[in-house]
Amino acid sequence: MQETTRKTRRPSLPEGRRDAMRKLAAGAAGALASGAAFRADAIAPLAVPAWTREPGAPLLSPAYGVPSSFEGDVIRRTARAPAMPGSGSSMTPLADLFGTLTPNGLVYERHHAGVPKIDPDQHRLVIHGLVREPRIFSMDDLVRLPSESHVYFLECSGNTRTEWKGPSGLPVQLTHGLLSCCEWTGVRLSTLLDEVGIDPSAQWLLAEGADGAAMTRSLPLDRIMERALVVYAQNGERLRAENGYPVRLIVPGFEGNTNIKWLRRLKLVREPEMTREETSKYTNLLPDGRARQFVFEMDAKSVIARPSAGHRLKERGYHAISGYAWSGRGRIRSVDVSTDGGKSWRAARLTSAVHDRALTPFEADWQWDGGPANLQSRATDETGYVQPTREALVAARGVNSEYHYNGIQNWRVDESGEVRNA
Ligand SMILES: Nc1nc2c(c(=O)[nH]1)N[C@H]1C(S)=C(S)[C@@H](COP(=O)(O)O)O[C@H]1N2
Ligand SMILES: [Mo]
Repeated sequence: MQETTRKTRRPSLPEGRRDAMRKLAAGAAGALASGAAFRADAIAPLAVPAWTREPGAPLLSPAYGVPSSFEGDVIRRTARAPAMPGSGSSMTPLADLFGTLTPNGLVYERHHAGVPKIDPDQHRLVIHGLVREPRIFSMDDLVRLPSESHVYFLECSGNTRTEWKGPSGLPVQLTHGLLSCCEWTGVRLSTLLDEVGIDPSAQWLLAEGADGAAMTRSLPLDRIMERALVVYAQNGERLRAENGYPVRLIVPGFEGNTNIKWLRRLKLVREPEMTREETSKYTNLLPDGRARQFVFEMDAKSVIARPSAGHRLKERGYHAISGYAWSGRGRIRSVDVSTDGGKSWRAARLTSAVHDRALTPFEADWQWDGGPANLQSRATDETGYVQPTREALVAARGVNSEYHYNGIQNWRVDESGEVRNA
């Protein structure tokens, strides 16, 4: 695992932050470790390394770019071996990412029957049921229609299920990594439905995938019409095979499962179809034996990614605490950070443009005094909903649910600087 120690090289900071840092540095016992580097006379000329003395690798090596060979640890990982070949999930390395977007090669994967190899020229999407004129769309038909691009997170409803019964000890990639955020490009669902003309009696939409699982979910039309997209591109290029190539449904803010990949069929119906994925699976069992069904929106949630479990603070003094907040109900309004296990809170900075239903990176300044600390973050969304503590969540829902865990996450720092999920 990487360490979060600050290097002596320091990025230039915006004025506001520089002031904040100066105040912090002045007030704290241990000033910034690299303060001495400001003395010009102490700086020796830099050595000229081998890579500065000769030309580098030629163009097109490789023709489709890949990350630096020094970044080989930044990969998707699985928490456990899949039950069947092709099923299972891989998780996004949140502690090694920056900003809002997840690079395509690191978007988490959840497959119920593997990744189908679909020829886009042969693929078809049918829209039928309660419509004036059923239609079959080829990929060319879809790409010719008016398009839009939007940044939305995608979170599996099983994300962070490891923490229902208490701290799991796992690192953030394996607790919160069923989470990604992409700019999605495609056609509005409403544009497609205008093409076929829907009957007013249609209240729900059944979406079906072309994979071996033929995943099917029923969706309430009035709640998805405004935002749902039928997309063929993510982060500027065609969908990756594992994320639904050549076409998938994006239902912003809804649990990952409803975002049907490899989309082949949309059927307009009066009532939900009660498929396997909304009866036996993807329901949430309460302590009294009743189950919550059709829990679609992902509740507001946040997590600190740096520092987090598996990291080690090498020096006292300044450390930025950074992470992500998101809500299935709209924009993030604010994020609070605590370093004393939730006794006191202060506001974090939101460090990117705040998009509707997107990952919103946050950051807070922290001077580590070398003592034990408990780092936590708490998101509030634009509806005023505040991310609950684990205790409050368990009091309301019990521990029978597998899905929709959004409790406040604690990372414990001990005197050695070791960070743990405890
Ligand atoms: N056709 C189909 N769609 C699917 C799935 C699947 O297995 N088959 N998995 C679902 C689940 S459970 C999730 S969390 C998301 C994962 O999307 P991703 O793999 O692009 O991250 O896709 C959903 N759509
Ligand atoms: Mo999922």
